[in-house]
Parts: sequence; C-alpha cells; structure tokens
Amino acid sequence: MEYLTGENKKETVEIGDLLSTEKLGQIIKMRGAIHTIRDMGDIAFVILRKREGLVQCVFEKGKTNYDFKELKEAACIQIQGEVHEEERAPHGIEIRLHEIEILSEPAAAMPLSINKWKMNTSLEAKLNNRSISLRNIRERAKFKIQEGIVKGFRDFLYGQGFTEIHTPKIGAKGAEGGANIFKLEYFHKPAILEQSPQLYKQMMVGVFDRVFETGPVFRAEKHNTKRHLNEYTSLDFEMGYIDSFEDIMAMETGFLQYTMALLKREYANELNILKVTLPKVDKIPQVRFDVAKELVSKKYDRKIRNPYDLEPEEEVLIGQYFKEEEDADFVFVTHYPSKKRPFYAMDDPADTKFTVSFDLLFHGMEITTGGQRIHDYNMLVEKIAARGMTEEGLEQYLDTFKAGMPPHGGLGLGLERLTMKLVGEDNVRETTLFPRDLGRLTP
Ligand code: AMO
Repeated sequence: MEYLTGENKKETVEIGDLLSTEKLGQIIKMRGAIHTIRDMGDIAFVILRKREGLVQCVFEKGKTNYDFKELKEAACIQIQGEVHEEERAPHGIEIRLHEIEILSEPAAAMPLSINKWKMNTSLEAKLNNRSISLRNIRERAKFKIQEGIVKGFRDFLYGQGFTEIHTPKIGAKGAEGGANIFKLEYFHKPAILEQSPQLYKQMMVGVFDRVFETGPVFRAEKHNTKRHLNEYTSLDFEMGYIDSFEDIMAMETGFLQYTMALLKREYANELNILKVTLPKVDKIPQVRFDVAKELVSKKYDRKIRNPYDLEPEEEVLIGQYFKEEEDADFVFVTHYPSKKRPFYAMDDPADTKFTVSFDLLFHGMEITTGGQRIHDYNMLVEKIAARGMTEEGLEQYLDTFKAGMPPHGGLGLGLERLTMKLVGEDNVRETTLFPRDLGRLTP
C-alpha cells in the first residue's frame, strides 16, 4: 500500500535553499520560467523566475548539454548546474548550467515584454494582459505587499481576540444606501450585491463580541476615477463593549503598527524592489471634520464649498497640512456630519448634527471609514423613520437589536487603496489584480 504523508520530497531546490554558503560549489537542480535570455556570444545569461525572485544561470558553450539557440523566453525548465558566488547577480549567486530540460514551452510570442525592471507599458495594456504583466517582478511585488497587509490584518486581529467571519455577498438590501447598488434578479425576486458586510458584522458582535472579515464588496460607481472600483476588497472589523469610537481608532493604529513591522520583517525584498519607505505609524493625529476644513481653508486660502463632506482636493490638502505641520503620513478626521453618514452611525450626544465616526486619510486619501454604531433598538428605529427609510429587508438586523446589543463600533478599510498609497501608485487599478471599473469586466 502506498500512502500520502503530506510531503513529497523534491530533489529540486528553491532560492532560499541556495543562500547558505555550504551550497557554493554544489551541483543542484532547480525549476523555473525563463524570464529573460541575454546572449553575450560564447556565454549567455538565462534568468530564471521563481516564486521568491530571479536566479542568474550561466550558459557556457560546450559545457551545457543543450543548443542554447533553441531556448525560448517564457519556457518552463528544469536545470542542473553548479552554484557559484557572484556579487553582481540577484542574491549574490549564479548557477553555471550543465543540463537543461524543457518542461513546457510557450505556444506564441509574449503579447508584451515583462522582463524590463520597470514595465514601459500603459496601464490599459497591462490590464488587458493582466496574467502576463503580473509576471513582471515589480508588478508582482505590489501584490506580495498586498498579501502582507492582509496577513497583518488577520494576525493582529486574531491576537486581539477577533473571530474571522464570512458573510453573504448577495442580499436583499444595501447596507450603505446611496445610488451605487448593483441590482440583480434572484429567482424572480429583487436582490442586490452587498456594498459592505456592515449589517452582518454588527449582528455578529452579539455572538462573538469581536469579528472581522476580508472579502469582496460591490459598488456601482458611475464614474471613472483613479480611486474607485466597482468591486474591491474590504477589510472590516467590528467590536463590542467599546467606551467610545476612539477604541476603534486605537485598534486601527495598532493594526497599522503591527503590519508595518511585519512588512519590514517579512517583505523587505518587495519593499526594496518597489523602493517603498514605510510610513510613520507610531502616533496618528486626529482632528475634527469641521476643524480640518477650517485649517486647510485658512492655510491654503481655499473656500469651503461643501460643509457636509470632504472634497477629494480637501482630503489632499488635509494630508498636506498634517505632513507639513506634524510630519504625519496618516490623519484621523473625526465627527463627520450626520447627514452624510449611513443610518447605523451613532450621532454625537453632544451635538447630534455630527456623528462619533471617522475617516482615516493616508497621504491625503480616504482609506478607512469607521465609528460607533447605534446599539439601542428604539434609537435605531427612530433614525430609520426620520430618514424616511423603510424597515423592509432590515427585519433580522432590527430583531438583533431588539434582543440586546452591546455598545459597539468598527471600520471598513479599502485594501486596494491602502496598497496603492503604500507602494506610491496613483491609480487604484495598479494595485488591483483584476480591476472592475465602468469599462472593464474582463479579464
Ligand atoms: P465606506 O463606504 O466609506 O464605508 O467604505 C470604506 C472604505 O472602502 C474603500 N472604498 C473603495 N475602494 C475602492 N473603490 C470604491 N468604489 C470604494 N468605496 C469605498 C475606501 C473606504 O474608506 N460600512 C462602512 C465601513 C464601516 O463603517 O465599518 C463602509 O463601507 O477605502
């Protein structure tokens, strides 16, 4: 009888295996894709792309069992060769090739060139050939960083006693209101794609006290901007027994501190590839919404046009203000007007025109919205009525509050926006694997 034991030993090695000095001079086998070939006459460099990065292999005429001219870029190969020190090569090593075995060959020429360090291609062309353009080392690195952010979110919140949940993305009623709801037909009934896990995560506070979710959400944004997607990944958490909405901001600050340290430790290679300087997160200033408006209006001589919301340009100026005045990369803007916040937001008892809620700006762009929620059933019902909303589709949500709920709050963070700002891109599509926007439904 043969058994699977959970490990299939391979004789091929990975880059990490090569980095100890004892491997120098040894003959190893390795697999990877041909990223690029540089023909220098008698020798050629064959650069292999692997999950951890690039490896320089040296093809020397007469020493390798293969006709070099037949090698194709993008072929997947297995090589055998001797490990040598070479400080000019990636990771300080190169492999002098003895044998090459072709595992698979491309069926056509590459639609775009991915082996330049920085791709000299338009965003459109990169997105049209997404699975290919992402093979570029810099493009790929952005999504490793994104992985690190999600890992940081998960690990940090597990450590804080949160339970990870998975809520439905098809529902009866949008949580956030507004016009940007995708409608669909669900077996002859009207349905929607969830704009956020808001109502579900709140209901789950009554069960687990602290919950979080990372998942897709949908917004039917009707205009093309550099910061809006029609489907994005929302990092959400919700926590019970808070004293005030400042507990939520403190938790987010803790998450950022944990994640920046994690990136520095585990993603140094990608940070270096992208030349990222990690932002300062030791302390984050907070400022009231109305005060922030006044401050930038005065300093940059700009008229306040919309007293109820922040215009994108104002966000940029608030970012600039706090960079100049406090050397801050992030700023919490608090107490948004009640009018502009959804029904579930808790009004400030000191002045009900405002809410005990916040946005977090990173280099002048909103990446998070959060705050304290209404936990009292009667107050919730009154607010729904005062807004002229119907309770239809909210029955289970309201029943949860009827059955008692602790004071609670939470936040939602746009993963693609945080990644974009962190790696210094200016279009959110650059940090979205397969963006969905007004004009793009494929790939
Ligand atoms: P909000 O609607 O502000 O709040 O969204 C939270 C965060 O999600 C990101 N975001 C987007 N990213 C890309 N494309 C979009 N179209 C888009 N829309 C929003 C932003 C934003 O800060 N339920 C609340 C959160 C909460 O209070 O818990 C909510 O969804 O980074």
